[in-house]
Amino acid sequence: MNRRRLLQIGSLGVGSIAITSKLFSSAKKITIGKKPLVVSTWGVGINANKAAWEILRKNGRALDAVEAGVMITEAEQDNCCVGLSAYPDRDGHVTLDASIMDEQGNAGSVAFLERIKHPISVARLVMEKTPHVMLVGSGAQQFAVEQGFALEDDKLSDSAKKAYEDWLKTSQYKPVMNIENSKGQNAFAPHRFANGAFNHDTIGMISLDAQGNLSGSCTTSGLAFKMRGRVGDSPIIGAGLFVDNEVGAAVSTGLGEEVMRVCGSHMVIEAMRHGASPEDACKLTVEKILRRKPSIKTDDIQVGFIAIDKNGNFGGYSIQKGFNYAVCYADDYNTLIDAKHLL
Ligand code: SD4
Repeated sequence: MNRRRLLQIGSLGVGSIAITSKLFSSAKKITIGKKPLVVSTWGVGINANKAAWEILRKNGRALDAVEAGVMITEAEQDNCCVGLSAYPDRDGHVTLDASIMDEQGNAGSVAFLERIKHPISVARLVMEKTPHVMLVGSGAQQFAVEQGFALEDDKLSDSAKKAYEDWLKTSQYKPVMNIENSKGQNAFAPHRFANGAFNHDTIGMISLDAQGNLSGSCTTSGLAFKMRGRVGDSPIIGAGLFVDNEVGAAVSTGLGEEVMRVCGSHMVIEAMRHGASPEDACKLTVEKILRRKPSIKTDDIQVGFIAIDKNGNFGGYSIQKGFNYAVCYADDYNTLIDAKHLL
């Protein structure tokens, strides 16, 4: 599919993609990528990929890989944005969101979950042990405890406590762009490790296993210092994560409100279904976000997507510079790639 046609699709939106699909199917060309494959967001994805790869290299299931992979990030002791060490909401409590999808289109998610170390595993049990897709708040916590998860202390990590106390000095509530390019106080405040590296945001992970099956996961503490009760895109199936075993898998990071407003990950999958490559599908979706709200340019808002297709091709795209993703498809290939960006 040529670039002009992709832009035409992008300007039409998802509904119109379906209408125009027949026009483009003849242009669809199949390129063979990598299998097994795991791709995840940000630099934290490198370590998470390692755990996922241990499963994939033994011909394990993509679903097991994407759960085990992001559990590494959830357990980190000094992570601003994932798991119980992350930055709290504006009332000083860490609240977590997570989602998971398997190759059969089954989905599970939790939102506004407190005091549970591995929300991704609770999301998986929502998928596998309940007739529901999503549990939230105290109900999600009650379910987790019933399933044997420990109720951890409601206590901030040292780095989160310090960041929260700093934030309380101004209590500025302004979700702006994440990571390296941030200037001053930032709702996506990055945390710098002693070695100088920045810790990054939400981890989203998508994988294709040796059997050709796809799965995905996403886990986050959401926006730092968010309003109490705020839930982002990460646990919303179709927004933060979507998997269709006939097509591909996609996951997002960045300002969830903008992702939710366009059902971002679902849009990425539908664009791929109608012939777009993973990278082009991610690009079309960030273009859609920007078209809907051009002020994002000056607001410094970041959104990024990563996607893989059924054939093991992968790609990513973001609004702003600074988004990267980790790609692993061999014992000796686990590499961070800078995403192309619109602005
Ligand atoms: C949210 N999308 O809660 C998440 C946050 C995130 O990179 O991904 N940050 O809106």
